[in-house]
Amino acid sequence: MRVSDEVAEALATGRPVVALESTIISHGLPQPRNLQVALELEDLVRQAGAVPATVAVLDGVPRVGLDKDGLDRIATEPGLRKLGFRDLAPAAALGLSGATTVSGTSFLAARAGVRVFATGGLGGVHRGWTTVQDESADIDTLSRTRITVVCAGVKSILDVPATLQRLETKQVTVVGYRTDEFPGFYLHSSGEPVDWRVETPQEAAGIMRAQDTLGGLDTALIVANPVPADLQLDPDLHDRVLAEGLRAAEERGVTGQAITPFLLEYLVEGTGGASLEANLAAVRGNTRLAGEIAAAWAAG
Ligand code: PSU
Ligand code: MN
Repeated sequence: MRVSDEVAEALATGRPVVALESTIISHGLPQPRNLQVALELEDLVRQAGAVPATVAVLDGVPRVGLDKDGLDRIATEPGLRKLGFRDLAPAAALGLSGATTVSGTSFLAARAGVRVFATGGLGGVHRGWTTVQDESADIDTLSRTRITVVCAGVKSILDVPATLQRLETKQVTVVGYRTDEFPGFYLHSSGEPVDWRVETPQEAAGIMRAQDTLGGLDTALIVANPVPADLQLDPDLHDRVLAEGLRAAEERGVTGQAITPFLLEYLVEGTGGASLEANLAAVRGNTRLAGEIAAAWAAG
């Protein structure tokens, strides 16, 4: 694993660092907007006084902290793989390049000593789980990785209540940021309740310290930060286009790793780009908050 000089120095001197994932760039957002977003997210982390560490695997080397050239490759290289934790060893051994999901990113970031991570929406239990047992590896990784993930909940293309149940079973702590309702990714709220609520980055950092003091399982902390209501996707449009997308995926036999990128892209098309704006608003908010939590953590 190669940790960039800037990230290594920040970690060694106790400065705040925020990990960013690369699958959202390679598979979650359309080109050429994705490269702009990758750069913008790094900038937002810096504005919050933290050092960005985008995570990916390049030519078989897991990287924590990418330079401009690395970000460029993630955004533009054709045929880039999508790497969860289980894919890291084959990619490394075979010298391949790939973008890391929440699962792959959490693992590598935690190994490097990065404690805070920002993304859009987590993976989880897919709709139709009773016929196709598709549950994102994000959940299992977060149940055994000591990292704080700031996200706008789980992707609304999923079975949200089932995903929340799985997070409960797997002992993953979930707190709402200034909300009692679990966010709905593109939507301000999923309509599901969340048991814990924090009001400040300091409170989130306090929970992280309590996790360490208590010991026990190395589980994650999910800080669920809703997209602002005025920037959310219109809920009716969301429901209509998502229903269409789910039907299209079934008709075309899209399954496995391809289903999430397929549905996200379908929503972008079907909403005339409105879902992209809501997704970006969510990721931006999460990235800013992650910077603040990392700063509060580093200060403690
Ligand atoms: N958040 C976004 N867009 C994305 C993702 C998250 O706003 O594309 C990615 C993350 O990398 C997450 C992955 O880990 O989607 C989930 O994929 P799957 O359902 O195949 O596990
Ligand atoms: Mn899956």
